[in-house]
Amino acid sequence: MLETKLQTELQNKVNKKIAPLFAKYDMDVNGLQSGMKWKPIVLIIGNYSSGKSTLINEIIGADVQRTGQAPTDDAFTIITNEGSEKPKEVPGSTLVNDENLPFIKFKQYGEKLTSHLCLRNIDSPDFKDMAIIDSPGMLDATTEKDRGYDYMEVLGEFAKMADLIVLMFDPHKAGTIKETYSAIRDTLPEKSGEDRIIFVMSRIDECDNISDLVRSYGTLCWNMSQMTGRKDIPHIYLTYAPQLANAIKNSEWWPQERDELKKKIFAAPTLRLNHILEDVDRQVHELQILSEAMSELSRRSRKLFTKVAEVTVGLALGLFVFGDVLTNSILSLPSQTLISSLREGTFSFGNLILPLIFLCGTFVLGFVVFDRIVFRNLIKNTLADSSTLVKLDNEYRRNLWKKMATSATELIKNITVKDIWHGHASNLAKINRFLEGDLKKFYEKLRP
Ligand SMILES: Nc1nc2c(ncn2[C@@H]2O[C@H](COP(=O)(O)OP(=O)(O)OP(=O)(O)O)[C@@H](O)[C@H]2O)c(=O)[nH]1
Ligand SMILES: [Mg+2]
Repeated sequence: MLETKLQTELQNKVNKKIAPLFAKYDMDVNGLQSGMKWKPIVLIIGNYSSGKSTLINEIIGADVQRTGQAPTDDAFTIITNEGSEKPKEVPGSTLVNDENLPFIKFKQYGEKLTSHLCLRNIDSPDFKDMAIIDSPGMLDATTEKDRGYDYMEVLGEFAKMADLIVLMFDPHKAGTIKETYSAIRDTLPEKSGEDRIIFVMSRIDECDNISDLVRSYGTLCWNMSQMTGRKDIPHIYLTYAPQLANAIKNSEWWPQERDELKKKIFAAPTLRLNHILEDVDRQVHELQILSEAMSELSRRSRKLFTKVAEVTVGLALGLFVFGDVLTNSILSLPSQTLISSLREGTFSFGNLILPLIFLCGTFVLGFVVFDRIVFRNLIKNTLADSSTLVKLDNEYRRNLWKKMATSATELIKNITVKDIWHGHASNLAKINRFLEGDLKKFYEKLRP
């Protein structure tokens, strides 16, 4: 399969060319690498009782997940086909320690999350090359706090990994979609995240009549335009589980987009490579802006260093030639200066000792002045407004910088004089070559 081949190729390129640079700029290389591991993922999220587990069971064709009217499920369940030789259930504590799986990052949320995480290994051949994640239904904000881990953050992490996010809600709770949406929105790539989310209003058969449905739909559209700030509302799939549907009067009036929704879910693997490319693209741009900032800081430092060095060399040479004349006139030391020894033809190595002390002393002093005063001042001024290090000429770059400014501050705080020759410019050139060359080629290969 072309996608799998390209995925491996991209993985190798990233590991070889970009991963070492991530480490140099103290960026998390695991985030970059784990995004490229494993199979395509569909994440199902939404309010409790919105019909998430019912939809999953319907897709699998078996009652794999428990369903029920009250909040039923408080776990993240990864459902996939790992082969019959693997166990039927893998607990969270095993998942977060398996290097071959992309779940290591969930370890940081502690035991409370790992005990609410598991992998369910099913027989279905449709799930050999994809996984679907059922999530605990969203409750109200106060109850969310009792989970013992940051639910929104965890949801955001799953959303980042997912190739397709299905956001479900039912007509009774159409007004609460905003929290769920904002939890995942920030974690998705700026440019394209929107295509990764699909909105589903489920259980519409429970509306008493069309005007009831239209009212719920209206509430939803209003909330959506509020949260996206856009007037064009994305497509909302209106669906219900046919086997559960209440007797629907005038059923020909009732929309039913269940099959289309299922098709979309099974098409998620085709989005996989695009998703990986976007993620790599986003993270390498983050790296690029950090490298740009450090490269500019190094350039400014080197410029100041050259100035200090010029003054130091001038002063050192002056003192080399005339320094002993000065001490001779004040302290009568040395008895014969370098110049007079040369003029009188009595030069010996002894005449060089003081001039050499002056020469070396001035160089040391010059370096100390640069290190302790000039360089430190530059760092202090830069920290006061680090945004001057990079060009922020469009909204995209401004947002990118906002995200990376804290990391940049950390790097700037820890920079030493030695680092200003550490090849930030060549790092930046490598990053630019990767973005302009390698990554562009991958995008071209994907274009139909
Ligand atoms: N009438 C009708 N009932 C539905 C439909 N979908 C789900 N239900 C019922 O609604 C209840 C909630 O469904 P679940 O699938 O458990 O919902 P969930 O989103 O997984 O809920 P949590 O796991 O608690 O977050 C169950 O009793 C289902 O039988 C539907 O389309 N129509
Ligand atoms: Mg459920």
